[in-house]
Amino acid sequence: MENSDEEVDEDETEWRSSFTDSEVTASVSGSTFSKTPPPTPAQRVILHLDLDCFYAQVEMIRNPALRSVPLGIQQKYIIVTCNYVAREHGVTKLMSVTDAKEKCPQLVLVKGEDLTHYREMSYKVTELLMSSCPLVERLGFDENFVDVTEMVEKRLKETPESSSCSFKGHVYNRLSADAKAGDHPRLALGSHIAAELREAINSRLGLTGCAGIATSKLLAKLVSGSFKPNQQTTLLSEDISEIMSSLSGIRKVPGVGHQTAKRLQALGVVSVQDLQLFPLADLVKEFGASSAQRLRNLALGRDDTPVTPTGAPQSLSDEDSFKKMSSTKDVLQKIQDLLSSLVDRMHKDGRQPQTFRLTIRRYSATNKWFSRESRQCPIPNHIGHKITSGSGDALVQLVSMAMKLFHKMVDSNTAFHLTLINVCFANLQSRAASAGSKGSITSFFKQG
Ligand code: TTP
Ligand code: MG
Repeated sequence: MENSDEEVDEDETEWRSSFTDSEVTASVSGSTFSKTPPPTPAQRVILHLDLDCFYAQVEMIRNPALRSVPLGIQQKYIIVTCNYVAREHGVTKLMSVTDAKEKCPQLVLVKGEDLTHYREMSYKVTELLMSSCPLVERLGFDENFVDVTEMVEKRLKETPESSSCSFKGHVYNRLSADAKAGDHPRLALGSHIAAELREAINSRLGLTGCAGIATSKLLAKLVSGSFKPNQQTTLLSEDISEIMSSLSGIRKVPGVGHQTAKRLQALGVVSVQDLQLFPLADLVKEFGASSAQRLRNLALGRDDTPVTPTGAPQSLSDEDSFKKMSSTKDVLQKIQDLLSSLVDRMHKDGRQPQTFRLTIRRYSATNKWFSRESRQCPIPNHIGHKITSGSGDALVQLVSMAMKLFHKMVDSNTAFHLTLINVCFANLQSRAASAGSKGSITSFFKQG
């Protein structure tokens, strides 16, 4: 989802930093087995689950007639995703609507700018996974990491015969019948757990997806898309260097972002192999010791970062973008609409927001993507309380706060041209810190 900061809900962007900036730490999620030593990093079992053509699947659930037709989800002039029927006709993600229609004239388009249903389904998936295993980390809307190391250890202990089970699904770079599960009992069990979780997601929510099974987040993510859609793949440790060298460039390594890739390129580092072999001392000069080591490790397929349970988001926001908004009256109407649904979401969440933030984007022919401006202000306690208690007149007061912030940024006496408005509640505080209060993670997940 790298290309579409614009479309991604702000609450969902944190995964990028979680992958990109995390320091390499020796980390095994706390084991409760007191007698046996905790599993070593090489014995971890991490799953990466990625739903198939996510927005399209949600629309096909809402309208089953769409299942059998080529379907594209449109945001502005771009097909952000399409179902697999459309993919058979040559339509791809992020194709322009014009190109997609050329490839497949019978393509059915559904607008995908309102993220409400995708967000709701996204949290249902995370909640379902969390009901089997607490260590779930969200990555965008349709991906989750699950650390199933403890589940695997438990099965190994309770049913030792399970160590000789075969692999479920594919094994990267081998015919799975040839892969000796006995040599990799943990990964083999992980492949069974992955199949069970995919089955649960399918039977309870009607969604299909792919899974990768490996010893780290990096490797699980890399391997999960090997066979699509609705399939899963396990990566054995002896194939780590194979999968790393199969990548077409450093940008394909999760955790190497656009900026990092540019800086590496300036050093002449283009391929994963270049990064593996580049003198560490020179990398350190460019990136500093810890980032340099992290990059080197990523290139070698090494990643010890833990699966960090995501929990409820730190802010709730909603936004809309448009070609042109240039009257205060339209701004007021848009802010009212956005705030009305956001206040409803905030009420269901149960936490009390302390801060309100308004963001706008002005039209700019040259710098389309990075021209957001924000102003924020504290939310007085009595208004915050009205939001959490569901009192209707909170909306009126919030709209007036928002308009004050708007006038701080925009002089409405002169012409203006906005292309986006975002409203956001931040600094969310649980009213009662007690477990099971409305503001708990589970209540957040239940709101859908
Ligand atoms: P992806 O997981 O990249 O794609 P996908 O789930 O649609 O398809 P696949 O079967 O290949 O996994 O993205 C998840 C959703 O995010 C996707 O359904 C639409 C949305 N999205 C954007 O909004 N902007 C983007 O640039 C991309 C790539 C996706
Ligand atoms: Mg997906």
